[in-house]
Amino acid sequence: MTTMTSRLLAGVLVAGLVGSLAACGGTTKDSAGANSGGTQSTATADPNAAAKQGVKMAFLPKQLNNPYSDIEVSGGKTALAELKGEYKLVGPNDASASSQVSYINTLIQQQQDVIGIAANDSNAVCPSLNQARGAGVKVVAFDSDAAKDCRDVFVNQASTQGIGDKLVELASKLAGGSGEVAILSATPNATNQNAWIEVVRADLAKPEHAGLKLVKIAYGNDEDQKSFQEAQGLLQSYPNLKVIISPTTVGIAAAARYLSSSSYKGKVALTGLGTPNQLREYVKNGTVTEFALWKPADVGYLAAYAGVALASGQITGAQGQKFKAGRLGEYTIGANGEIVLGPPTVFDSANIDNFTF
Ligand code: RAM
Repeated sequence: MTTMTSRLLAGVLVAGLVGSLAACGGTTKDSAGANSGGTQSTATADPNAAAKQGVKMAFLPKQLNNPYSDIEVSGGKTALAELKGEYKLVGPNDASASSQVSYINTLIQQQQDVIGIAANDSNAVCPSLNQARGAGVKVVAFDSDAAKDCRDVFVNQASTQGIGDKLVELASKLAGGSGEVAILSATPNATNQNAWIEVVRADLAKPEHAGLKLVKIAYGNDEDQKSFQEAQGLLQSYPNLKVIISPTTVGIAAAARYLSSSSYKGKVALTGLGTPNQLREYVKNGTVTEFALWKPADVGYLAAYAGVALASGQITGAQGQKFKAGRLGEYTIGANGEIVLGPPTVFDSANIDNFTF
């Protein structure tokens, strides 16, 4: 869908039509992110406006049964308590493309002030999100972006380039600079994983990584069982595999569990993005050496502060605007409404016990 078409659709479709259209529309990897340019509010920001109390912000993560999402939204809850706002959590049990649409429509009816969304598909949620924005609801994408013209800001956990670079750096080190690499991702439409994978591909195409060959991208859909089976499939199909990169906390935990009790343990390396609590056991038993992440609670915390700043008129989402985010300090909005939390942290046997999330 082109930018123009999606804007037109957002402008004219009635609610019922929005729901049915969005429900049938998954976005493929290639069309994800096709909307560029962004529609930012023309309202003027007043950085000195008082933070409103009683702001109603609903969090809609990719899925509810993911420990990572639970930690993320807990940070949002903390921030809204500090800001004297009202926290709400809703969401699907699976991370499929259209799973979030009906929740957005309900949140509009409930007259939430802000929706915080980790989009399962950058475009499938757009008609509903733009309907929300038309009704005065501010939209903060966090963790996994929606297309730029259907949200006000995007709270990114670290820079996309930085995360992709880190994944390749870790994989290259573990492979000793050469060999076959496979990726075990989340869903095929996930905006965040696809953006990171693009960076991984670009990095692997550079001369310094000529020895590393990406042989397969598998999708575990952020479901534990499917991820476990996909990990098993990769190891059986690629006997020369050196490293699996799993840029999802669900995927890396399932792959670590499989690897740990298989004959591949110690022969095939595993790295990616995981929570220290889920991977501690596998770092201690030698299945995983190094992996990365950020503090998921801080993603939700920053998203809530951005949401209240939007609802209070302190920011509109334009580049260069600044706002205060409680214990995290001041943030400046970057290009395309992006707010970057900070650099990722690398965990290994030496530091993992310092982290309890
Ligand atoms: C999973 C989800 C989430 C991602 C993390 C790293 O929990 O896919 O969106 O940010 O992994």
